[in-house]
Amino acid sequence: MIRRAGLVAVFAVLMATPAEASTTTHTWRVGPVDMGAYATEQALEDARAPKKFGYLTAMHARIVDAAGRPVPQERVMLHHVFFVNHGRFRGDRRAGDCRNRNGETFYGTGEEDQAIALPAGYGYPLRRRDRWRVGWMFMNHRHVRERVYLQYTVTVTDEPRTPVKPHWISVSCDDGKIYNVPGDGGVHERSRTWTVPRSGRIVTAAAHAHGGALAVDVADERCGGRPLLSSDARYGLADDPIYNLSPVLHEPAPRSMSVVTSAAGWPVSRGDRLKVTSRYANDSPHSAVMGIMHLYIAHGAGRPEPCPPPPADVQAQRLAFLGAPGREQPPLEQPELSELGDDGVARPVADLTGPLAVRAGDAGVAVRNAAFRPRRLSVPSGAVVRWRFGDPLQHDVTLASGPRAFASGYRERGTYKTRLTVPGQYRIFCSLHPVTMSQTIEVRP
Ligand SMILES: [Cu+2]
Repeated sequence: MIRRAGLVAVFAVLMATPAEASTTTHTWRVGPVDMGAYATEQALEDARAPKKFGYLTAMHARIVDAAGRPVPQERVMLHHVFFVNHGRFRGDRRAGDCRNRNGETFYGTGEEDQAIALPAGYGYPLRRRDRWRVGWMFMNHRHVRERVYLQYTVTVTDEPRTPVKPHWISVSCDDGKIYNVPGDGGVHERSRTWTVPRSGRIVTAAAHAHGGALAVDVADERCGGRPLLSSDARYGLADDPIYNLSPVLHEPAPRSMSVVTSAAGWPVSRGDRLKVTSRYANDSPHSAVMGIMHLYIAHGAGRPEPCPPPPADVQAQRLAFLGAPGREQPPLEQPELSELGDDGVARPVADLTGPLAVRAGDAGVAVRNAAFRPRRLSVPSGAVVRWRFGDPLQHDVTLASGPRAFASGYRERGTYKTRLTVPGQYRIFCSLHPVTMSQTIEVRP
């Protein structure tokens, strides 16, 4: 009898909603990843997906230990993570940042630690047979070995939602989407104009940027370049442990980049030109930076008028972070060259030791056996220095500190060259092997 009464109640619920609606938050892990002393590790691998029809409404990823406790950045730093949906078959999900490709990046973050929570009523559509891949890069800041995991949480609902499509827009389409902020004063801006492929409304935006970033914003070229939205950087306070590491192997990125949302949305029409600009403090050089805007667009009607007013329900969100609300200006934290002691501990050094190779003009450097040769080089101002890569593992050439920024991007083969026109002492390292691969170049006036 009770069962029968229950059936009536269930039937009433079924009438009210098309199916038994459910919302589930999954917590999954990638790993373990064993991090050697001062090691950088990266991978692009398959990742567990919800395997059901529905909508993703929220997502977050972070580094944790075996017990599930968050690992602080001063131990192991999440340099970046991104999740790509390859869909049910090749070509099912296609997206393009600098060029179109198979797979659709739908969530990403890094040191700026962002969680995406789409506004109520929206969701990223999922299919049961979607295949996910995850790309990640971690860096161990210390001589202590660490065993860590990437833990990600995904909230999925099978309630009806207005679907959103994620678009990743990098201001740089160069190798690895990196570029350099030279360090010649003021605020450095780099922009790329992106053409909206399909009408709708932007409902969520967030940016990925590196150390020195101030903001990544979007302006509306159709309406005189007026600003639409901005993801703003916040840095920790002076006592933040991330600014008290020795040696500094990596310029600390913002503790937070804001995630902006609006349920009403910013209407955009197909063919509109949006100018994405990445802004960095330019008082000191920042090598190999990024400026990537993540836009989530709900497709539908475009602009109701040429220049509609901004939505009234805009919210800027941040996860809690150490030192919150933090500061807007980046601290001056330049990477240092270091040398490994017999005890396995790296200590900062102002200069390298060994013979100095003095050249009268252009110079070549071999990147082989995980070393730069010559290690100490002197060239006249205006000389072109060319690095030749030839190792079975990836390296890069990155300015740690010096008069002007430059960086090669990761590579195993090929060459990278730059003309050094500003005299001074250039401290250079491989950002993947910062304590073992360093070089100095003196540029004579
Ligand atoms: Cu290297």
